[in-house]
Amino acid sequence: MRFEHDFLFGAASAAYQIEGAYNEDGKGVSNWDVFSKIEGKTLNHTNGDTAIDHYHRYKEDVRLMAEMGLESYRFSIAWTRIIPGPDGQINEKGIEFYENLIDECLKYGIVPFVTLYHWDLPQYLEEKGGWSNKETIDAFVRYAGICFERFGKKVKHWITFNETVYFLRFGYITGAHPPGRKNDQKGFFQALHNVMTAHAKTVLLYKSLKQYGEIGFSHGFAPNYPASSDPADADAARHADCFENYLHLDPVFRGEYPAYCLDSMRARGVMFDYTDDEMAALKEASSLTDFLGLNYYHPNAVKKTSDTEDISIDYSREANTGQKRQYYYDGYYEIVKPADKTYTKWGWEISPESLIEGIEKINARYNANMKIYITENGLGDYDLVIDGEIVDVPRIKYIEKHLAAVKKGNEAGLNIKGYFAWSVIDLLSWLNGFEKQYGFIYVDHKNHLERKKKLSFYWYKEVIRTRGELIGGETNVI
Ligand code: BGP
Repeated sequence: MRFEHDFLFGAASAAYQIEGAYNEDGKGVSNWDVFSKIEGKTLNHTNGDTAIDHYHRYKEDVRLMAEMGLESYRFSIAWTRIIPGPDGQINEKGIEFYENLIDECLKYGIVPFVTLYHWDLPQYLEEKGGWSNKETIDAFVRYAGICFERFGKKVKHWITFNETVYFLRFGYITGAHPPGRKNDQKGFFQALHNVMTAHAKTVLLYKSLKQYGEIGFSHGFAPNYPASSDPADADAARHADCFENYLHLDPVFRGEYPAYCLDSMRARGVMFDYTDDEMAALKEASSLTDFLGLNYYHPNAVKKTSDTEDISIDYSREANTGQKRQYYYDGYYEIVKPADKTYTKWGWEISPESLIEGIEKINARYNANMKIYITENGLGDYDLVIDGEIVDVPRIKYIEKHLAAVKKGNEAGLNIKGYFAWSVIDLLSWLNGFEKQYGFIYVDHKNHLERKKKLSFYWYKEVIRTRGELIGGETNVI
């Protein structure tokens, strides 16, 4: 069986991780431009100043995507290229770059799938409190409106935010992302509500413009399951799902927050401030958000902590990248690594089935057959190079298994409309530098960032050409 004709085979990237040219053509300074230079925050002082120089090489990169047969390219816009500074002036050079990129995609029939916010906030806003300051809501909606106005004729698929769950927890709780605050729970929940309000107001604005495209939200989706049959672990999994999944999805699809989380925030004195107008926007937008994007890499096995346990929260980079076992920041549970599971080299459990089970749980909660795009999924690896060829068989196997699960899910009635592999090309990992690779295209950092096709490039090309006919079957594509 083939995938349906309207299923998009895609791949993804994000501006900070790929573009470089961090101070060219009028671009303003982002929070990541500043944060990545702080000693100890990133692996081996890596940063996005040059990244993989996509800003200058986008034509070559898009040509390679076209050669692979890619149907859709998910990329993000750097807010700081569009509105560089506090005076709010629009930077025409920044607009021009994205116009060119969009046109280059369309030239080959590649559908642009655009993320408005993939974590690089203008630094001037960060300095005024970033997402914990309500002024950022209006600033974002204005920026989004400019993008709709300038690119909306050609871009018909929009994602407001990428993974609130990670950039906010890392930003306000573990300190691994900007603004680098540790255990600022009040700031965290306030920032979360402000981002959700910005999402809602952006959806309402988009719908009012009648551009006849779709707009959704990408969630960093790690379904939680109990590490044992102990009911305490089942309780831990429920708690984890509430705070890590439903707290981020209920506001988007129900226009409200889970009562369980609100009660807990109030009990801890960390409840956020909100207005009736904001809650009304959330409600109104909840029925207008067109799709759910899921970034799926792994599930989490969780174990309830006992009262006698000494819970010290690990703020190291490794704990934040999932390499180590870790306690949740409120001490309620621990993420463990059962010995009978398989893991990536970075300790992420490989489980395509959990994606489908997770989607079924989401559908049950929202009482809908949600329109879903897998907006990220892929394998971070140290790729094997033999005689100059990048033989990334584990990546092929990983993606093949996940595509097979998606296919099976759709055959059973799910409504998954596309799959975006992370990532289209090797790029900068926020906390893992250039060592953790995900791409179909290799970038040679020792040789002027030269691009080279990996084995997975040819494999994905064949998958797309045959619309996944062999995926999930007995015969391998390679
Ligand atoms: C997601 C982000 C991506 C990307 C990916 C892989 O959370 O949206 O931007 O970084 O994870 O993460 P990592 O590079 O840490 O392996």
